[in-house]
Formats: sequence, C-alpha cells, structure tokens
Amino acid sequence: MPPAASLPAITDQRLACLAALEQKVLWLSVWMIHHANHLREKRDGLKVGGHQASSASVATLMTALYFDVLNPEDRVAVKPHASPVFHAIQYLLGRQTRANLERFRALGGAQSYPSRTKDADDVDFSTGSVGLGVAMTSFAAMVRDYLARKDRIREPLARGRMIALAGDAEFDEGNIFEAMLEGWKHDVRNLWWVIDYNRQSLDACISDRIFQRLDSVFHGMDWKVVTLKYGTLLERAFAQRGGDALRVWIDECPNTRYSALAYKGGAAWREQLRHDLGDTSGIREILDEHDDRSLQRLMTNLAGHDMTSILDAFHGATDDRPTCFIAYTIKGFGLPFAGHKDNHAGMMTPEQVDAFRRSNGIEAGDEWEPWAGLDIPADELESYIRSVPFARPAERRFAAPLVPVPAAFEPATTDTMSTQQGFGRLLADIARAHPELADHIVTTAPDVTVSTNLGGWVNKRGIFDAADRSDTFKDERIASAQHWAMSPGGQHIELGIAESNLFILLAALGLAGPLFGSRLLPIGTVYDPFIARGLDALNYACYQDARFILVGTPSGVSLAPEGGAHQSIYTPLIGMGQPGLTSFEPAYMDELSEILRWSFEHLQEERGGSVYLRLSTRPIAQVARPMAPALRADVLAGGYWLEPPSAAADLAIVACGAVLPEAIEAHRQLSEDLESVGLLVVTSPDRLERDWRAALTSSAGDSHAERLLDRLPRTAGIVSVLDGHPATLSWLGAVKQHRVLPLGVDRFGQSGDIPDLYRVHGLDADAILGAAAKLVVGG
Ligand SMILES: Cc1ncc(C[n+]2csc(CCOP(=O)(O)OP(=O)(O)O)c2C)c(N)n1
Ligand SMILES: [Mg+2]
Repeated sequence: MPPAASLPAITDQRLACLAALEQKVLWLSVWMIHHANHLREKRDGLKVGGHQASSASVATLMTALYFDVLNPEDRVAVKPHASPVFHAIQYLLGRQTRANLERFRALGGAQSYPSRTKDADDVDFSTGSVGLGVAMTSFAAMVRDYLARKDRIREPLARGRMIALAGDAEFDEGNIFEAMLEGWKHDVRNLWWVIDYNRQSLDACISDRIFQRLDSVFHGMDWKVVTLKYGTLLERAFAQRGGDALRVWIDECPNTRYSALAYKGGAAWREQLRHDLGDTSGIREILDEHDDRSLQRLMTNLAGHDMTSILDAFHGATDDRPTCFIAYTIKGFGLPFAGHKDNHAGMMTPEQVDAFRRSNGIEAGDEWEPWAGLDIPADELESYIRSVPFARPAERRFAAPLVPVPAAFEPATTDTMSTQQGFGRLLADIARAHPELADHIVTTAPDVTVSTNLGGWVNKRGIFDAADRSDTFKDERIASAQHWAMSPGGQHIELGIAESNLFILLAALGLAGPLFGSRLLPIGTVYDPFIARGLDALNYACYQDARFILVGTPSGVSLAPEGGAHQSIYTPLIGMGQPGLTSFEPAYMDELSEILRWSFEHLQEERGGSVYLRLSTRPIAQVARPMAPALRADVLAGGYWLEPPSAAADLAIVACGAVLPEAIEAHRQLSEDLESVGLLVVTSPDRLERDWRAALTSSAGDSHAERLLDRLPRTAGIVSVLDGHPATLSWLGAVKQHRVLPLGVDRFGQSGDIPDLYRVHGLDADAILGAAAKLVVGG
C-alpha cells in the first residue's frame, strides 16, 4: 500500500536508525532473558524463562510502532510474550531503568508480561491471559468514543488509536470474536489489531488455512484487512524471471515445511527449491545469485520483518476504520532457533548468546549499553529518538478529579423489598437527586438490564449510541415500562449476552480516568452465576486496577422458581478470594444504601478498588431504624449484632443476605427457651475475614470480627447461614474458637419455591433450629 502523500518520506537515514534500533531491541530482549536465566543468583532451582523466539517475532513491528508510528495518545496492548521487547523499547526511550531490566521476572523488576500495576514503565494495558488484551483495545476504543461523544475528551485524545499487537494463536480465544461482534455493533473506530502471524503457537505450527478464515471474519465485521506478506527482497525476486513460480511455491508451502526450512537455513532452501522448481526457467538464476546466507535472508524476507513494508502499511492506514494487519513473521527471526516448532520456550545457549553478542559488535561488559555495537553514532540515535512522535512530552497517566459523593441517598422504600429492587431504587434516586454523581455513572449489562432492575435508571439516562435513535415502541404509542431512547449522551451501554465482554468493558470503563483523564463510575449487572463465565476477564480487570461496581443478581438458590441452572453457589468465595474486589451481601435496603455510597468513594480512593454486590430478588421485610453512625460503621466493616447475645448466651446465629427472615424466625423460637441468643448480621464476609487476617499479623489492634465475637461467651456455639457456600462463614470459628456449625448450599440445579429449596438445602428455620440443638445439646 503506498504511503499517503503528506507523510514524511521514508529516508535512508530514517530507515538506518530504525534498523539500528531494531537490532538493539532484539539484542536487549535476548540478553535480558539470558541474564535472568543464566547470570542471576538462583535460589529455588526453577527456570526463570522468558520468550526469546516470541520476542524476535515482533521486534521489527514494535520498533516500527514505537520509534515511528505511534503518537502519545495511542494506546497499545502488547502480546504477553513480547514483554522483553516492550521493556527494551522503554529503556531506549529513557522510561525504564537498567536495574529493572537486570531484574526481569524478579520481584519488583520488569514483569514477565506487561503489567499496568506492577511495571514501572509505561504499560497501557496489562496482558498475560491471551486474548484479553486484544479485546481490551476494542472496549477501550468504545470508552474513548463514549467520552468523546460527550465532549469529555478532545483531540488528540479523542482520536488516539487503540492498538493490539497480538500473537496469532490468540485468535483461538473465543473472547476475541465476542469482542469483535460487540465492537461492530458499537461501530468502534481508530482500532488496530496487528497480528504477529508467525504461524506458531506454544506447542506447534498452526493450521495453514487459519489466515483465510481470519481474513474473512474481519471482512465480515467490516474491518479493513491489510496483509503484510512478502518483504521488498522477495517482491523484487518475484519480479524476476521465475519469480511467479517462486511466489506460488511459497504461497503453497505448508507452514510446517516453511518453518522447518527457515530453521535449517540457506542450503536446505536451495535443495528444496532445486527439487521442486529446478526445471522452471529463471529459478536456477535466482538460486545462483544467492549464497546460502543471502538465500536464507531472501526466503525469510516476510513483510513482518521488513521495515519499509511495515511503515508503508501503518502510515497508509489513515482513515478511522478498524484495521487488522496480518503481518507474516518468523518466530525466532534472526536467532538460531528461528522457525523451529519447539522454540516457544526455547532459550539460546550461553555459547549462542556469546556468538550473537559478537555478531552485534558488542564488547563483553557492554551488554546493557544502549548504543554499543551499532553503526550509527550514539548522538545521532539519541537525537532520532527525541524526534519520534511517541517521545513527545505528553501526559500518558492522568489523574482525574474526584467526583463528590453525597452524604446519604434517600431512595423510595417499601416495607418489604429485595436488595435487587433496592438497587434499582437507589439508582433512580441518584439519577433524580444527585446529578453530578449521576453524570459520571455509566451502567452496562449483558442483555440483563431489565431483569437486574437497571430499567428505571435507563429510562432516565438513556442508552448510549453513536446516533440519536428514538424508541420506536414509544413513537408507536405502544405501552412499555422501558423507554429506550438512544443517543451519544446516553449513559447505559447495552451489551449482547457475553459476560466476558461485560468484564472487559468494565475494565476499560474503570480505567477511563488514568487512560483518558475523565473519570467514570461504572456499574455492571449480571446474573450472579454467570460471573463464572467471565471470571478470567474479571480477574484481568482487577489486575489492571480498573475501578467498577459489579452487581451479581439474582443470586443463590433464592431466585427459586426462576431456575436451578441459574443458581450461584460459590460466588461469595469469589468475592472473598478475588484481589482488588471487595464484596458485600447486604440483606436490607438501608445497608445497601450505605454500601453503595461507600463503594463510590472506594472506587475513587488512591488505594481503593472495585466492589462486588451480591444481591437477591427475594423480597424481605425491612427493619425500621435510624442509620446511626455506629451501625453505619458496622455495616461497612462487615457485620453487626441485630440481637446482641447476653453474657450467658449459649448460642448465636450468624446470617448473611436473603436468609435473614429464616434466621430471625429461628432466633425468635430459640429465644423462647434459651438465654439471650445472639443474632449477628454479616454484610460482608469478605471485609470481616480480610480485616481479621490482617489484624492477626499486625499490631493495629482487634479486628471487627474479634470485637463482634468478643461479646459471645467462648462456650457458645455459632450456627452460620447464607444462601451460598458454607465455607464463606465457617472460618468465624477460628476467630475466638467458637464451635461453628455452618449451613449453606453446596449443590445446585433444582428448581422450586423458597420454602422447598430452603428445606432441601437446609437453610430454613427448622434447619437452623436443628443445628442449634446439635450445638447446644448434642455437643
Ligand atoms: C488464556 C491463556 N492460555 C494459555 C496460555 C499459555 N500460552 C502462553 S503463549 C501461548 C501460545 C501463544 O501463541 P501466539 O499467540 O501465537 O504467540 P507467539 O507465537 O507470538 O509466541 C500459550 C498457549 C496463556 N498465556 N493464556
Ligand atoms: Mg504465534
């Protein structure tokens, strides 16, 4: 593709600088991995690893991007195994230290896979779990457009390209295709996916026909596809006599054979080509013109290693259509194991690295020197680097202003309501009474907007869309509770049913502040069991320190007749176990109101995080009480005594969430016979447990769990109960050595109404009474 006329010419001097930088980037990547594996003290007998072959595969593409093509407003997700290349580039840009490179894969050093949170250099998107980084760029493009269409960000940020540099085997991950379809629905723009098409994955060479499939998938989604197949040397050879036959031969060469020949080198190419094409006119001349070394160079001259072809392609993509570059490359290019099918974890031997150092003209001892061994003087390279667009001083990590959170919400309440209903009322109250907060909220759901009670909010704030579209049903005067007008001002992003997309969108929305300088407070709703469908993406979002509120509803078996297959059992354990996510499972509306308020603050704290609210559709009788400061503090800390035990109590019930009515009923019946049974309401098993463990190893004083359980005599037993896995609360026995009989759910799949299901799973008042009897009498 020809370069656009207005672009600076690709001068020989520019190409020479880029060639030198590419050489250096590859060397530093190889050396960084070698150093970590062979030259650092080893204390545990484990290999350190690193990916020299995967790095070599993208050295040209990444050199082109960072030292020529990228602008500061562009954002890149670098394929996980190119981390050394990324860090080497950052080092040459002066944004990464030598000490960190020397500590590649060591604690605090340059990370194995690019990490926003753990790396010291300028990582835009973490990668590591293949496929997620690729999808992330599409959702980040969506978020950029969301902000731009509301005039929250301006040029050049509003046009910054979101770029994924993907391994070809990443396209085995279905999440990428889910993201593509969603991106197509939302008409994403300024999105590039650059595929490092080395035709190898971890285990092997990949299927020959993948490229054609990918090509048609991208076209089907209205993407532009730019295929970078042959470099300038090969193109020149193709123009010679016999060149057509040579092209056909390469085009038809199976991946495995091409890789094997690339590994074996010039003599092997010669033998094979003589055998296959020896009688074709012109081929012998082409072979005779090349010695083994230059024949290897010619036959491996794929466009993904050809700077001119790459620059032409990147600079030629001047419109905003999503564009996929399929760049043919060779895994391990320029290294001794180039093309070998086992090279993914392959590591050059010390002898090979030494030979490579010498071929790079680097003296022993100068391995980390940025400019050692290059043909171009250091000052010339330094001045080139200063001149590249990406090196322009520009903010790349923004600190967005805080959004004030009101002191209290005042939602409409009724005597009996579910937490899911309460959540809907709270959002409606915020939309009406707290416009500043509301303006920063963005909601999203994977086709469960109505059934998770976001409908009221959407009626008020509208659906986000690139264009203004009225609600046809409303226009046609058809009665409906949902008014789904769409506009660029809308604040709800409606997704198709793909939970992985929900979490990656939440990751992108939750990074709007640092990425684009405009803070968003994202809320995503999902049926609680289907959190598991997107779990890796949720982990990915948390790992990047994206800030969002996740609402899982309905949850547990309490959704009752709605279906056994929709029951969630161990999500409370996910809430406890997932780093970066604080979970709550309130029972009452007034608790939820405080928790939501706290969540908006927690999202914005420097050392805050995301929040998961496990809610229920079960309506329960509310308690009428003022939210006194002490109660508020307890609710937020994870629990409070609804009925405090007396000093002589034999028993306490500890209950969390939707089963509160059963706990209250059991408590009432027990209190007829027993001395002051306690009833403890747990609002957050997660906060209680985390705080308790932290206190065990610090001198900060008692934890909230200790303070609560101090009121219960040691000899008393505890019956814990929740609509979730019993392990969620059974640890309470370790706090003050109370005997605990944990009730909960450890099976799923049976539909029924609440009385039946609570009986079957042992959550009803009778089950609590039975457990209490066992503790008190049966010992
Ligand atoms: C979700 C996930 N599954 C498995 C892996 C392990 N893994 C790491 S790299 C890789 C193959 C990558 O191949 P490709 O994307 O083609 O990269 P390249 O050839 O450039 O190394 C696999 C399976 C992973 N990182 N993430
Ligand atoms: Mg590959």
